Amino acid sequence: MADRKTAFITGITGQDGAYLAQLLLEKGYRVTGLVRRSSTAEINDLRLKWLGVEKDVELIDGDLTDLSGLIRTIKDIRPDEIYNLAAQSFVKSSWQQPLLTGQVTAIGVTNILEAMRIEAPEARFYQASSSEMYGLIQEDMQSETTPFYPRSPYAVAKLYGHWITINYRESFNLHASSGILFNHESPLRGIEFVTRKVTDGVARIKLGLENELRLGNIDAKRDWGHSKDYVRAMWLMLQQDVADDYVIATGVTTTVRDMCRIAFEHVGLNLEDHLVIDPDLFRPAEVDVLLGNPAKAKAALGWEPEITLDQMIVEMVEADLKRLG
Ligand code: NDP
Ligand code: GDR
Repeated sequence: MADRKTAFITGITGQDGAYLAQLLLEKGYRVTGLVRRSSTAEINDLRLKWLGVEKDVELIDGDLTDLSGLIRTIKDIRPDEIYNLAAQSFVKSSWQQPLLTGQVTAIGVTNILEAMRIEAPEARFYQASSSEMYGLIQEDMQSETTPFYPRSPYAVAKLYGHWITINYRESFNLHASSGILFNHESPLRGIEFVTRKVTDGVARIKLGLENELRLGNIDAKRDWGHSKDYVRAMWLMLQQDVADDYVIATGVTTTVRDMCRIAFEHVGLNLEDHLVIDPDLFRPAEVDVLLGNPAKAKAALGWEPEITLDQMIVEMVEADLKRLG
């Protein structure tokens, strides 16, 4: 097909990368993605396999920290749309690996923007910015105009990525947009993140494989949506004539404790019978409350979330029960 668009996704092996690849394939795109070489390459595309799309995407070896490789890749595939989802994305690990987090999650953004500026300046670019950038700043609802106060090496790195995207848009007239996405989850979520840790833990307790679930700060509040809804917003941003920045959120915030209750109650168990608070799981600095205002995305993109937190947690618990059973 002569008019078939080509997309290039960094982070295609991650949660959002897999759902985005699926969405773009459904829309008729040629989908290409960057994968890091690994000694266990056979499990690299686990999430793409889970969605049944691994044979439909073209995977190219590379790393966000390797500028020359990115330049060659973009020259070869000539993408119409570039989605930069690759990152060291786990907040807690960013205190353990602050330099690596900076090299990938911050400088990596400049690498891919440079590669685009040199080889595909007409392409459209999406940067995966994060609500973690708000950190300490609590307004009624965080929006595109709320100031930032990052609270982790990860959030500091994301702030750099956010501003370099805006700077390249303003300096070089690139079509570069940044999505400030609040937490989003799914059965493909990495097991280290709290929702998936909880749904996996609940499934294990239900099946008699474990008896306790160890967590850190369960008073933290998050605005949780579903990855499938959120990758649709990424695509919509790149279909606009003018590049811009958008908050993507549900507008509802819930404590970790209440999110746990949904999972436990779904299988007829009592949270208090199994929960253990582990001080080692607390973070050096915490983000207490995230609550996003998606009004701009609704007005400009026509975007609204379709899947509720309850529906998503039930889907995740069921997927974990099936996987373990
Ligand atoms: P994941 O952790 O599931 O995926 C991260 C991806 O980045 C993986 O494909 C990983 O590859 C890849 N990656 C890591 N380091 C490198 C590197 N040096 N070079 C190339 N690829 C690399 O994240 P999500 O899918 O959840 O999130 C996608 C993006 O959105 C991330 O940038 C994240 O920070 C951001 N974000 C996520 C939110 C969420 O709630 N999920 C909210 C806001 C922003 P590998 O498989 O080899 O590890
Ligand atoms: P977050 O997600 O840090 O918000 O970053 P995570 O699920 O790791 O933590 C959410 C909240 O739960 C508290 N918590 C625990 N977290 C984990 N992982 N494990 C625990 O045992 C636990 N106990 C309590 C945390 O302290 C925190 O308050 C995610 C990532 O996807 C980022 O990449 C993304 O940018 C942001 O969401 C928006």
